[in-house]
Amino acid sequence: MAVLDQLTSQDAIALEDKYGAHNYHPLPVVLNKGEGVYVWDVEGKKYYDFLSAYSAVNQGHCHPKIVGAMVNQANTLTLTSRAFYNDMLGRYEKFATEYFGFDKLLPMNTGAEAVETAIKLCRKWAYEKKRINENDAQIVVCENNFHGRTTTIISFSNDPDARKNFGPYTDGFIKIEYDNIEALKTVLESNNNIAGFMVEPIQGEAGVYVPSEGYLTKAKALCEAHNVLFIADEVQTGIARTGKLLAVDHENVNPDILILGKAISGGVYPVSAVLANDAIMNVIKPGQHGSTFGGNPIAAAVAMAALEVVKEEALAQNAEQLGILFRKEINTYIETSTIVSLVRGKGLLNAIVINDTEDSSTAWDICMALKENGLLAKPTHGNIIRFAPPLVMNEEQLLDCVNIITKTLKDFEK
Ligand code: IF1
Repeated sequence: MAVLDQLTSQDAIALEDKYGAHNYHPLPVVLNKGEGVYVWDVEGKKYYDFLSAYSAVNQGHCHPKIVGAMVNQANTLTLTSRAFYNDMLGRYEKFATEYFGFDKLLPMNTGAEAVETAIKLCRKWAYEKKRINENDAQIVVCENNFHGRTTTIISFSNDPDARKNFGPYTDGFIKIEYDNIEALKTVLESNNNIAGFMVEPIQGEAGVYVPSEGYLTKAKALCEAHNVLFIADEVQTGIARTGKLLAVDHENVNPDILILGKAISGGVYPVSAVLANDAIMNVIKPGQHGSTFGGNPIAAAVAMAALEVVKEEALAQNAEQLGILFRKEINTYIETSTIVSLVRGKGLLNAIVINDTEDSSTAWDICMALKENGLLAKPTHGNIIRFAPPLVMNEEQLLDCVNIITKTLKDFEK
């Protein structure tokens, strides 16, 4: 069979099983087309995408403006490396720093690379500005975090699947309970070697845990009081996903270091970025950090288009309004449900908790049934199902999805 012949779903799954590493357990659906809030499988079945590639496709699949920017630049100049200048990077850096309100941007490609960059930047600032003794810097992180899958990042994960047999691990991280401001206060008061506090404004992979109102404000204030950098990982919560441009905007908190990825490119191309002001970013000198593709002309063109779409189409406002409607409708269902105990989230980053044991297959079975009913979603940990549609969804489509979800859940009622 020539590999490019029309594949059945079964063929495609078999190819991946035989020739691909088994580092994922995907839902058994094989997609070959995406447009806006919809995706299609190779048999032509249409689905609502309720995962948005883990919030990378906030602007909708194959957004014409973003794809157009990519195609245009791809036909002009794709990559120069940073050995030379190009006419796109400076324009993008100016655009994005003004867009988010920082002095400088360090361009990378994946979210994990941006997280690693933020860690290196924070440590270097600690040694050269805060005068912590070299190699003594500690960065505070939260239990149940997800910041990516590099060896350093999984070193401070407490997810056994993410960590086991990947040691030896990187030192220099202290874990505290998420949404526990006293825990942060205690560690900052008892340790003079703290360089930074890195946090997800909403813990996505852990199961869409929204912290208490004021947590981010208090955490930033504590960091300021102790000369510790507040690092916001907005790879998943950023770019309008939670109903504001950034999740920290719900509390008007300005991070010292901002980490972006995923939807900064609309899911069209790997783009990530670290933003900070000069007092922090200028500790990085030539030759001290970089990447072959970081800040390439296509990434620059795509990111500018993707960020323009967010404002032109008022995606944050739409996410805010549709999120309120979604949680209202699901809460109405929950009043008479035996299978769903709660819905939580902000904007269009939401999750439902299934009333079953952690190790049950109920959440998975529900996602398989949702697939049959034309909606794609996937469980996070155990019995939690994340719902994160593209932010270009309209009210009619959202209510149609609510009907699919509640109809499907009713089939699992005990
Ligand atoms: C997978 C979910 C997981 C992230 C935050 C950094 C990164 C991510 C807050 C790294 C990436 C992705 C990775 C992907 C599934 C998805 C994910 F939370 F979004 F659902 F795993 F937790 N910071 N999240 O969420 O960005 O290097 O992937 O570009 O690894 O399975 P990346």
